[in-house]
Amino acid sequence: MTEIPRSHPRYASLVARERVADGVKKGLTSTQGLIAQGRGEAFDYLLGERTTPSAAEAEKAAAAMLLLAERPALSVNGNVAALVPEEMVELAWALNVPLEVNLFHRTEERVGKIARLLREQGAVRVLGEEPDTSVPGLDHARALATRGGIYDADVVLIPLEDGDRCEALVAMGKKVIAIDLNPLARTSRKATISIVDNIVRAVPNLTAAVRELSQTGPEQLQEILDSYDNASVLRRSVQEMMSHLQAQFREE
Ligand code: PTJ
Repeated sequence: MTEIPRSHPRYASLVARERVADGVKKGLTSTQGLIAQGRGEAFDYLLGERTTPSAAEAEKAAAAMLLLAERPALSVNGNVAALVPEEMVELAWALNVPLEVNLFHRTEERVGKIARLLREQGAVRVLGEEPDTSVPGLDHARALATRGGIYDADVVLIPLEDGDRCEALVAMGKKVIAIDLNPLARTSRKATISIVDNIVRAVPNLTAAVRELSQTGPEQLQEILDSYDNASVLRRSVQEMMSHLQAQFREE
């Protein structure tokens, strides 16, 4: 990977870009994943490359939802595997839940490489290599699912996902937590909880929130969810982008 000097003002963003490029070279990430990362970067730039107050609220609510869930599952694609493999495994450990590899541009080779990487990082339950069912209403490879994983889950975390599968999972009666820097994406608009934050910040924040709330009783967790309003969080994320941009012009 290209050496990025720590002093570079956009160090984190450049490192993430290198990781996705490296993911493509290693056969973990699709070439389309580079384009997706570019789109994410643009939205992150508008946000000011920080976890905004609305994203922090969504992350706390997501942690409460995952802790209250009976059978949660975490979905992993090629971009997620390139950017946060260790962090996803840590989240899976904190919740004691399975990770399931699910790819839009599916090849068995890439599924196998991602599953291996997650196991190397310490994951115990990695699904997706032998899907035994499919999500109704989807006619592409992303429909493939595993019983005991995403198919039976009541809450699913879907980072960097396309809108179709998000909608199809919601149609199955599942609660869906999305991580997507684009608040206008269909995924963000259809998810139960939409985390508008970069996955490299969102997953560690989520794990920290899970740990922080792990001793909290179910009634209090439910209170966090009852007071959560996803439409308002999405509106605020757009406002946060606009105020960040306006602040840039005021500084000049
Ligand atoms: O590995 P595969 O085959 O499953 O393919 C994965 C990609 C991401 C290529 C595929 O799901 C895809 O094409 O996704 P989209 O439709 O481009 O959507 C990805 C969404 O993730 C976009 O709305 C981006 O803004 C957002 N995004 C990209 N990078 C990040 C991000 N959100 C959070 N953190 C990021 N680093």
